[in-house]
Amino acid sequence: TGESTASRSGVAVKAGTPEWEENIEYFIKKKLRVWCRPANGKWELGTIVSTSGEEATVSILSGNIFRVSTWELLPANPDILCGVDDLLQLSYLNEPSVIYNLHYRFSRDIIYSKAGPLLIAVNPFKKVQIYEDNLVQAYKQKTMDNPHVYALANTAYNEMMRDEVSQSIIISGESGAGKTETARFAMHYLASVGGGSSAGIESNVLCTNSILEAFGNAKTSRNANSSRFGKFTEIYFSVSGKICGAKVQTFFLEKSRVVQVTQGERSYHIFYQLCAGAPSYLREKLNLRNACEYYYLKQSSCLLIEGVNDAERFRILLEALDIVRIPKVYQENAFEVLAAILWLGNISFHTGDFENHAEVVVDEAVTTVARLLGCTTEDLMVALSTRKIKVGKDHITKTLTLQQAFDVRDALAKFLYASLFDWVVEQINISLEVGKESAGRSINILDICGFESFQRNSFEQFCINYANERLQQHFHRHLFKLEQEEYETDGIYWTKVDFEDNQDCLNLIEKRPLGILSLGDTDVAFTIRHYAGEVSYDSTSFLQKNRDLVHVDSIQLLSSCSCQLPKLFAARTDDHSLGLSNPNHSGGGLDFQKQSVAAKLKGQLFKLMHQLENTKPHFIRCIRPNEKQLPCHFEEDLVLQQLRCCGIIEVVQISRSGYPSRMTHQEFAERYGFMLFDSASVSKDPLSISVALLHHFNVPPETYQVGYMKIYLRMGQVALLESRRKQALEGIIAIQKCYRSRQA
Ligand code: AOV
Ligand code: MG
Repeated sequence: TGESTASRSGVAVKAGTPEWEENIEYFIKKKLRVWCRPANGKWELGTIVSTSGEEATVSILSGNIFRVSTWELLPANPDILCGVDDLLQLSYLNEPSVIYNLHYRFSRDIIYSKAGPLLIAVNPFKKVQIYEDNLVQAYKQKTMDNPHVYALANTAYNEMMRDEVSQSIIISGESGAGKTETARFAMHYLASVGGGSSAGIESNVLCTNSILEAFGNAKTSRNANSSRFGKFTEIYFSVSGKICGAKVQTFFLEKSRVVQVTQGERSYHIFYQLCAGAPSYLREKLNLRNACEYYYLKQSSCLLIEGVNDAERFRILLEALDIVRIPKVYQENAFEVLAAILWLGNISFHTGDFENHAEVVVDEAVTTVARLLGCTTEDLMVALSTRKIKVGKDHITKTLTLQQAFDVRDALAKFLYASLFDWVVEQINISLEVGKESAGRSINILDICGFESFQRNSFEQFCINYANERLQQHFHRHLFKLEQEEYETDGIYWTKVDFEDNQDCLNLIEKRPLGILSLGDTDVAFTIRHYAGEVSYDSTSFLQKNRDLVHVDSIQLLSSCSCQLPKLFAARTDDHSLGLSNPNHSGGGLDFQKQSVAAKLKGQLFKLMHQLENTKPHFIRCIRPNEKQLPCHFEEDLVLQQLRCCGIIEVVQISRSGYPSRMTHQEFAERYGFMLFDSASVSKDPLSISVALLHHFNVPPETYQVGYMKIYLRMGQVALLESRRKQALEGIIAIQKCYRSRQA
């Protein structure tokens, strides 16, 4: 078989194999369909008319004739394999066949497919009628088992109950591909099958989604509801299989978005929801304005999301906060912090008497922030415009430059938001606390930010892509393991296949983070060859973002505040404070320095991988069919690029080097058994019929393996058997015709 295979960078490197060369003659003789790529670069179905040397003349379906190199021809699958549920059922696992299959299904609203153990979900960008409650029941009772996130969640649930092992549903894919929606459907299914506990905790679990999305999602150019944090939800079950608690862990919230928003994007949903939906008493209390009056929100000239009513969303959020029993007082504390952040962004500075010495402009913004945090306006102004420095034994106060003052203001806003986010997660976890009846078993759902590659990539993309790199390694290792396990349990011989590991890339990032990070701030750009493609990073402010400094004077200010949350946030920093009690400690500066962002992320990812290792994984790859987020648009090149990037092509390759076609003996015997005109075989068991069939048709022994349960076939064998079957059927029809005409 021939197949163009993808290199890491996605460039096709191989176009044919000797086996395929031999088969070309067969394809010509039998007028079997092939894929060819005429000048427009799009794959077309056609038949080979003739070949001469390395050139072939191909007639495509439209009737046009093209001359192409035989190396560029790929075998197409027989009709019976059109739109199969599992790509592994395809006899020819080349790129155009895979794309054709997914496209065929997508245009019939079948958005889920399988690639062996992997579930592929192509985002429909429209409502599809495949999530109704009766379908939950159908998958639960197994009256339906075609590829679906419900089917996958059901498998996870059943395996957890049967094997008493925790399971993980690991969802990946690019930004906007549908990970969060898929995670929501998986949770919905689990809440349905594991619901009905006395505490009714399943509705709390579902509510966490809307709360976390309000605080952690934002409109980006790729996705109007983009998750700007990673989320790992553990759902715990009792011995009887009822949900008895849950726990949420979050990773790398994108803080910079709070103070800096790209044109056309938005900050976190919660800000707009609060501005649009707060009841009048709250508006008064927080001195709240419309979103368009806050610098942090209006800077990107994008305040609304089409089709989204922020005020309505705020009402839903309040309901969710009530359901998870976050007390009203706490809710209002949180809104105070949000309003303080918005007003912080409106604080401005001017240069005072001395050149380039920042002074806070005394206006409504600064007085409101002071009131919302619970400090005096004077203390706030001092904290924002000066810093204390220790010279010898004395502390002196130094005025900040304008730029420094703005940086201090923004750092404070980011610190407040990130602390608030962590606090919200904590409150959720308190309310979901795992009950006593827990059997220590869980189904975990992982939904992290998808791999990102923009025009300009900064530290945020570096972190996101690093996390995806780690996850990709986990994915690879497990798929190989699973594949090997299936062969072993079914008792067949299999040589291990090599695969391209991404360990080098991980080493580069993990073992020498300083190597990479120290490039920062010198205005060098660097490129990393990720598993999903090359990404060039602009290292400007890498170091600064990695250090993630908060001015120590800001922390001291917060700790002196009378309001609950600011005080609490400041107190938390004590745990790993370097600078608070001894301002000189952090390298002579007065910045409060935590563990660097990259180091923290690395620690979190190691912990996460460890957690995943101890569970049985179920992988879902989400695919974005078009850039414009439109329904019914399937851009083949874009999909192909994602299949390559997220390793589906590699999964396919793994299978290709193994035995991609597998059928139970029963299925095999039912489909081909009639071709054994040997009545003695009819009484035999399916396994014996399988073996008899293989002998009867002289299927070369190196192209199949007979397992206890299934028969495993190499690439292309099903197609050969199918053509024999077709001949046999034609023969039968001819005999019948002949018989009828004689009778007539
Ligand atoms: P993401 O989680 O993968 O992106 P989402 O799950 O937010 O992507 O999906 C993006 C949008 O696609 C959603 O808001 C829906 O409009 C639509 N969508 C996704 N899946 C479905 C589905 N199964 N049925 C109908 N519509 C769907 V990111 O979080 O940006 O990496 O950071
Ligand atoms: Mg998401």
